[in-house]
Amino acid sequence: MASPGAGKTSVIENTVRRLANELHIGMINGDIATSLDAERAQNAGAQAVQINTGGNCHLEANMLREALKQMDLARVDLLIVENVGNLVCPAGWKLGTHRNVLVASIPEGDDKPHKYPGMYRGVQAMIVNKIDLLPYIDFRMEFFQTGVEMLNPGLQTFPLSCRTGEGFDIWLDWLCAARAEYLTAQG
Ligand SMILES: Nc1nc2c(ncn2[C@@H]2O[C@H](COP(=O)(O)OP(=O)(O)OP(=O)(O)O)[C@@H](O)[C@H]2O)c(=O)[nH]1
Ligand SMILES: [Mg+2]
Ligand SMILES: [Zn+2]
Repeated sequence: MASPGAGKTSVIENTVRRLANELHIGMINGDIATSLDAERAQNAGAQAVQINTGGNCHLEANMLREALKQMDLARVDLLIVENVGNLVCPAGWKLGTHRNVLVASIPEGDDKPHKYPGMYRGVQAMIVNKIDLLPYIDFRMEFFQTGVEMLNPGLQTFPLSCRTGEGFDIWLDWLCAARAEYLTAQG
């Protein structure tokens, strides 16, 4: 989940490319219109299914159920769901995902956790994308982190840049560890 343009698809593309030798990744993408993001994920090597919500501003679990029918799940080791760009209602709809990740980004401003608390409360990890833009934007990291800490103390946070690749390895370590943890819990 993230606001429009924070870099959800960019994070997914880079994740798929970097894990290509280890995991078959599936991607379900929700957008109001177009299949642009599913095509980007496919070009990166993912098996991708697009959901067009036709105006709905968030995904719902029944939409995912239909999308899953179009996917060869025997060939999926990790499924990533990209929600509609929106910091409000995606937080209120449970999709059945095992981990929820928020992609925050530098250009959207340091006040977002203060203004969109629901989104920051309900996630297990947060990427702070576009750190390559820090020199150009007045982003008070401490003010941002204070808001996050109030809502979600100790939240796993991964500052990174899809543009330069900085910070990506630590995010991938967390992702692979979360997958292993889930599989172990399933026995
Ligand atoms: N400078 C910079 N630009 C980035 C970075 N990551 C993504 N972008 C750019 O940000 C724009 C939006 O990226 P997307 O990955 O399409 O964002 P999104 O969250 O999937 O957008 P929606 O699906 O439309 O909500 C694109 O022009 C990307 O090239 C980054 O780390 N640094
Ligand atoms: Mg996208
Ligand atoms: Zn909505």
